[in-house]
Amino acid sequence: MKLILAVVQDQDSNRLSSALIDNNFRATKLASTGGFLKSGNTTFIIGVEDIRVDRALQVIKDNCKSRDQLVAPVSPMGGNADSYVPYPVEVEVGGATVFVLPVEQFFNF
Ligand code: 2BA
Repeated sequence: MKLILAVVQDQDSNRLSSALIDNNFRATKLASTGGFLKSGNTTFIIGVEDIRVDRALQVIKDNCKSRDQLVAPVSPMGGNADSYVPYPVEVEVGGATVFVLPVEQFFNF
């Protein structure tokens, strides 16, 4: 068994939830916050039998789009002004950031 951790954009999370259910995957959604943008995203925890991992990854891929997002400049306020960028910077976020971990044991008591 594997544990898939998928960090996705909030805009994709409902569509991905529905697609996982349609494909008979069980998942838990956690509200999360990106360390860099400090804005909300959604982390899915999906426990999957080894032979269904590729299908789960395909469902995630098919339902998560990458988007450009503007990062507002943060005032240096007493910090080092050398690295201060006075205009918004565009970064490309997601599709999905996915980790696949081995599961040692699984219980459903
Ligand atoms: P954030 O940390 O808010 O990052 C949002 C996007 O900002 C990233 O998109 C990337 O394009 C950019 N970015 C992140 N750190 C950067 C940096 N130090 N310099 C320049 N640009 C940077 P994604 O790579 O698609 O990541 C989307 C979200 O996935 C991240 O949100 C974070 O919540 C999660 N994530 C990404 N890589 C991760 C990792 N190695 N471990 C844990 N979570 C991760």
